[in-house]
Amino acid sequence: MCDVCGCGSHDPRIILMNPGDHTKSQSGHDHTHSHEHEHDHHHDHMHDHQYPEGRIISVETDVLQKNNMLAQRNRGYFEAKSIFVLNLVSSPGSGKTTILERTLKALKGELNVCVIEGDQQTTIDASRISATGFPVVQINTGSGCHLDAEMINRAVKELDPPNNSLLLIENVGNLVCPALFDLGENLRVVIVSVTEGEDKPLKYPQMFMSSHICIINKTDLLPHVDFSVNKLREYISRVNHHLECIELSARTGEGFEAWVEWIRQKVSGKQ
Ligand SMILES: Nc1nc2c(ncn2[C@@H]2O[C@H](COP(=O)(O)OP(=O)(O)OP(=O)(O)O)[C@@H](O)[C@H]2O)c(=O)[nH]1
Ligand SMILES: [Mg+2]
Repeated sequence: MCDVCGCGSHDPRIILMNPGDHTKSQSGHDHTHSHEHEHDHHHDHMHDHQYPEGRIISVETDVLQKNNMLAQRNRGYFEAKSIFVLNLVSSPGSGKTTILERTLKALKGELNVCVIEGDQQTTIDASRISATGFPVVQINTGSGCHLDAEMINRAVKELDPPNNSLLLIENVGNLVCPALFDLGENLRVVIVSVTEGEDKPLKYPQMFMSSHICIINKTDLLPHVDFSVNKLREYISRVNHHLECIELSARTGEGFEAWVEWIRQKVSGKQ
């Protein structure tokens, strides 16, 4: 049990979903997860809990150091194999899987792409990705509310991504804890949809502070909702004025090319 967020992700299930019928399932082993990440620009996690400060900080330090080490190990592995890794984070239902599906279709035949899906239960998202023909592993975190570096380490062993490939990780839908866990990714992508209200960056600043790009999704719904993209952008820049935003609709594809182009540029190292 994580003493910081109270979730329990001790025993994740790692399920390899092949486009064929090969399905492998593994039950987890002892697992302690951590709440730290080492991206330089990431901000220190918040300590404004209602718990005795000293106890929480010491538990966090232990737990966080372990995740930090494992994330670093993942990063070394990814670097050695030239695997470029994106970690997609958002509230439940913002459109992570839909964005992945469209992204995979756009990159088909151009890049080798593998996917890791994170959810508490079910292989629904992995099945959606599998239907596109790309290799995917589902991690079920049970009661855990986020992925951590150890889960990624184990999932990657199942997935075995090729050299010079792109690995897309869909984190558990949650705007809080995934912000605190470095997975060893290159860049973090936060997604916010226009049905969620403009205030999310102010309410969940850690996620926006620790991300490198923000996708504003479901713009096709703008005529129907009381939502100001300008206000959202202003709140984002208050929290992280470096955060680049791309407005798109994963449903209609409007604005999508800018996102795909962003990936191409990053993968090819052209910034
Ligand atoms: N109108 C509209 N609906 C969208 C768009 N993108 C996703 N949706 C819908 O939003 C719902 C949730 O989309 P998902 O892609 O499953 O969202 P998710 O972030 O993966 O959800 P979790 O994995 O449960 O956190 C689905 O009904 C999608 O069809 C969009 O651009 N426009
Ligand atoms: Mg999903």
